[in-house]
Parts: sequence; structure tokens; C-alpha cells
Amino acid sequence: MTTYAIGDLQGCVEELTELLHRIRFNARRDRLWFVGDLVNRGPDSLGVLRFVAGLGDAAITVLGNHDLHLLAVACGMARPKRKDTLDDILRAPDRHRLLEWLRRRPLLHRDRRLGFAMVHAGLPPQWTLTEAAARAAEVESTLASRQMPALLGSMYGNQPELWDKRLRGDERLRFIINCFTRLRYCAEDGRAAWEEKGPPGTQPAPFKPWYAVQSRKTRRTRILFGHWSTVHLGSRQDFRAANVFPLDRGCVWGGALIALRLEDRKLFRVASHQPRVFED
Ligand SMILES: [Mn+2]
Repeated sequence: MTTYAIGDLQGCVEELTELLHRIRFNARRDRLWFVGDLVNRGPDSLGVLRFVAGLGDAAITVLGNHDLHLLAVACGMARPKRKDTLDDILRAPDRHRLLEWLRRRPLLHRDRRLGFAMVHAGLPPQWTLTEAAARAAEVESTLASRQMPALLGSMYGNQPELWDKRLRGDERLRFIINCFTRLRYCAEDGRAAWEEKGPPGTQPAPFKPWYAVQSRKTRRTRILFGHWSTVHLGSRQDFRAANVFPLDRGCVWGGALIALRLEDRKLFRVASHQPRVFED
């Protein structure tokens, strides 16, 4: 069995098809890990969602911010944004089945045998991997429950900026969701800069990319992540030192779609079919 981790798709189903052809993917033999943001902004979110859900046990997907936004719009807890391309899913005859599948995806996946963990965006420095798994489980169980609409309605926002184990209710779950699905920069004390979105090096002091924070307790685990289409412009040495593998190459913005073969860390890449857009 071979395992490939694949970057943010955001509706880029043609590039996914080409990439799977390139790696000679066989669903009976191989496993695919998806770093989240299957949908939105791109050309065929419905096609991607149907394909990945249809892979069953051959695929593992963690939730990204766009996946959660889709669930929020679908249950009437958020308004569609101007650039959203979610209508095809919302009008699909199999929408219920697809959204029920999506709401049961995890925020964190870990595999001790392979020695990798995967999140959509990042992890704050204070959490060990065990703690991160417990925090993820709080959100996952709420998403699978009748509390889902309330959670999706209260998840938007940039407060709090700092983890405190005494946080409760909406604030606690919002911080957890923001870390797993939106984190890019934080300070050494773990305070997040939710509004900073540029490539590494463009951020103001005292912020650092989340993976580069010295005190981060998950430094010894290899972590796969997506979400940040310009992070690969950062230092490769930093990635190596931090044990992280950024997989988003901005396919939806005209970049590329990549797959990392976890057993030997070989990288496979296909060029995007989308027009080049300098936007994130
Ligand atoms: Mn994202």
C-alpha cells in the first residue's frame, strides 16, 4: 500500500484526475490523504466532492475553512460570499449525502506507522499532538451532533487570539477551528495574527509562521498542511527544521497541484489548468 498526500483542490477536478493518472493511483492498493478545502473558488467543487466521497476508505480528508463555509451556507448559518462557487453543490440532487459525508470528516489525522499528522492550516505552539487530537475531537463531535448549525453560525471571527484552556463555549470552539483551518502566523507566546496572509517574511514582528515558533510542542512530528498557497516561497531549511510539509501550491490560482508520496517523500506535480490570479 502506498499513501499520497494531496494539496488543496478547491474544485480543481481536472488537475486531480491528471495527478492520479500520473501517480497511477489504484483505489484497491493505494491511499490518498487530502489536506482539506476540497471546494470553493474553483470550477467544479461538486465534481471534487463526489469523487473524494466516492473513494470511501481509500481516502482521508481533513476539513478546511472552505469546507466548513460550505456546511455553514448549506444550513443557512452563513451568507454566500461574492466569490463563492458553491451553487452547484447546493443545487445537487445528492447534496444531502455529500454534506452528511463532509460534516463527519476530522480536523486532524495522524498515522503513527507512517509517522505523519495532517491538518488543513496549523497548530498553536502550546498543544502537544495528543492535546491537538482532543481539541479536534471537541469540534468533530459537535459537527456530528444537532449543535452543528449553532457551531457553524458562531465560528466566524478573529477572537480569541490566544489559547487558554479555561476558554469555554463559542470562544473555545472558534479558536480551535481557527487554528486547524486558518492559522498562518503566531507569536512565540502563541498569539495568532489571523489577518496576516502574505508569504513568510512579509509579516510584522513579533509574528512567525506557526511552524517556526521555537516552543511548538509538535516539532518532533512530521506535519502535512495546506491552506497557505504562498508558504512554499518561504525557506526550505525552515520547513526541514520544523518537520513540516506544505502542500498547497495554489492550484485554484493558476499554480500547481502536488502529491507527496509519504513512504519516500517523493513529490509529484501537475500544472494548474486555471488562469493565473495573484490572490489568496
Ligand atoms: Mn484554506
